[in-house]
Amino acid sequence: MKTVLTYGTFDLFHIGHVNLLRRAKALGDRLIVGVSTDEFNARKGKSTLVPFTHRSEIVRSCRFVDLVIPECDWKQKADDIQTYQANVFVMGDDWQGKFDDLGALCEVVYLERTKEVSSSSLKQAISVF
Ligand code: C2G
Repeated sequence: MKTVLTYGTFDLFHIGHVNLLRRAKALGDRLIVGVSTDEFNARKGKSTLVPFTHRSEIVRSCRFVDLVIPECDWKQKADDIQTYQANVFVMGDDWQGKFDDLGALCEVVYLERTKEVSSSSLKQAISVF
């Protein structure tokens, strides 16, 4: 069983998230997604519109996702890789190079980010709608 692990906020779930999750799942048999809690996002300096309980349930409903776990801290990734025996760690390439240290534990893959869509651009569009 090849396990893939990724993390994100997934605010205003959009096609960029779907594209990432679909390609991440295609790299293995099981995809585990760490969804950032509201408290962790506050520490990331990232404001979200959709609360963690909804964001995690929305991600869980995605057919590419097998398990959702809370992401509470920057430092939990290595532990999660061990806990879930992850073989591949995936992030969009806006994080290119940032998690190369995890290469000591598993394969690290950065996937091309979907252009022209982001949670912040959606918020902007909604605000002027
Ligand atoms: N993403 C993408 N294309 C977009 C937007 C996002 O491929 N147009 C990817 C990001 O690269 C990331 C995932 O979708 O891999 C989730 O994106 P965010 O919800 O913005 O996650 P972020 O706030 O970057 O949190 O510890 C890692 C952090 O939790 C990542």
